[in-house]
Amino acid sequence: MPADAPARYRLFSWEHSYFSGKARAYLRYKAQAGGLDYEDVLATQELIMGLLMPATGTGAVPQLQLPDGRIIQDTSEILDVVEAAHPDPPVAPTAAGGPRQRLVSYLIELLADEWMLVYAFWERWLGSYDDAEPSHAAFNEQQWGVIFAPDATGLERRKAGRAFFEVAFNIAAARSEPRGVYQGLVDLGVDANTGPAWKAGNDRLLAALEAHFSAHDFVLGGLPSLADFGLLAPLYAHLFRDPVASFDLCTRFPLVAEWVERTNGTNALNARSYGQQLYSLGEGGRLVGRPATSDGGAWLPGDEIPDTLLPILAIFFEEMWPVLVSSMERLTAHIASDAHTPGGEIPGKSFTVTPGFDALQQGDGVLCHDFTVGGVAGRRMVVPYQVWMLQRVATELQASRAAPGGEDAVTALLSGFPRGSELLELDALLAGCKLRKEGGRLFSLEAAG
Ligand SMILES: N[C@@H](CCC(=O)N[C@@H](CS)C(=O)NCC(=O)O)C(=O)O
Repeated sequence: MPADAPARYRLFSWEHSYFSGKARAYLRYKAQAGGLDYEDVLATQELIMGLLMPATGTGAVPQLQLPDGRIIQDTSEILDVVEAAHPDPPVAPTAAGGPRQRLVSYLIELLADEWMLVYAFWERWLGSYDDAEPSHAAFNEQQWGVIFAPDATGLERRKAGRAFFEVAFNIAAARSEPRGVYQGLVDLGVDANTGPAWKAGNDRLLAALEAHFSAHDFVLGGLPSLADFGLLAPLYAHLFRDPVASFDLCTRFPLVAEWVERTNGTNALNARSYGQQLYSLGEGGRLVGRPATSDGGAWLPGDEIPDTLLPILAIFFEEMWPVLVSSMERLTAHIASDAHTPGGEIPGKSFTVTPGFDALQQGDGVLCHDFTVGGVAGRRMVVPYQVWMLQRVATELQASRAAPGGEDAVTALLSGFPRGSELLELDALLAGCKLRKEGGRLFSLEAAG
């Protein structure tokens, strides 16, 4: 163990980062239940370049330093590693105890991580144009500035954020000459045609969540799960904190906004959260407590998937699944081609093309494909990281199907969605595009034999 290894976990993150919200809320939940101890560390540019990048090969946040000094990048891996070390309270039912609930948790994590990302990302950056109306450019400059000038005064921090936006994103001319995040939106399939369809898709999802949260406080009932922490990625930093999107969320979907506070575990007194008690007055004015959240403060019994979750799963199968199938096909073709050496690197980023892979992920590149969103056609990059996430789904799917009664329960659930039964063929779809993740980088598998 290095001499300066921390005695506890350290989460290196930004308050305004998509994936940081997921990891932080998860760790807060575990810590609040007494499961572990962690420190929130602002991931300044100095720490990213000097500590995180050398450790994992990526500056992406969040990253978690374990008590033994190792550093893990990627929220899914962070959750897996921490769950293995601190299983109580669990954040997903076991395959034996809740085969459908467990599978659904992983599917919603994938939807939230990698499909809702597009719209949340778009909201932030459309609202940050100089001429956006309304604009949250000043707020966004301020929240970014601290990474680059953590000790500076407020105005200097804001200037540092603005300077970064100019250099990295060409923000003053981003409509005509997109760079950085603005080019990333183009690469993810957002253009004048598809933009309104992405927004309509997001509204559909939020409406479905609003209906669900009118009956249950969390995705699986009265306690949070992996699905809630996953959903917090788009819903916290981008849709709840960024002011333009936040106005829309809080005014049109107040139950979702309330769930954000509840799942984040802060400022949630009225929202009622895990670990909280509501009190009545008993005999002699004595306070008599009860769990504050719905469903008796527990996940729904009997592996129940409430009807209000079905529209959310329908969005996964109607919108994201066709893109995932095409992504597996394109990646399989690339890995089998002469352009790739088995065991070689595969692009690993989610928000933008991975530097060095532009020719593959843009234009006519083999890792660029046609897709539709809300029936509108567009073109976007293949994100191989999604295939890596599907490998996790495949492992869980196998376990759920192998559980007593699991095969029938899972098959019946999936057959209720368009193309839902195709998920049962996931192993075959993944056969030619298996990936290995090392730190923040992805590689294909070495040739067998
Ligand atoms: N899939 C990863 C993604 C992490 C990620 O993309 N983080 C963003 C901020 S939310 C980032 O740091 N992007 C900059 C980069 O990739 O260098 C996770 O689950 O943690």
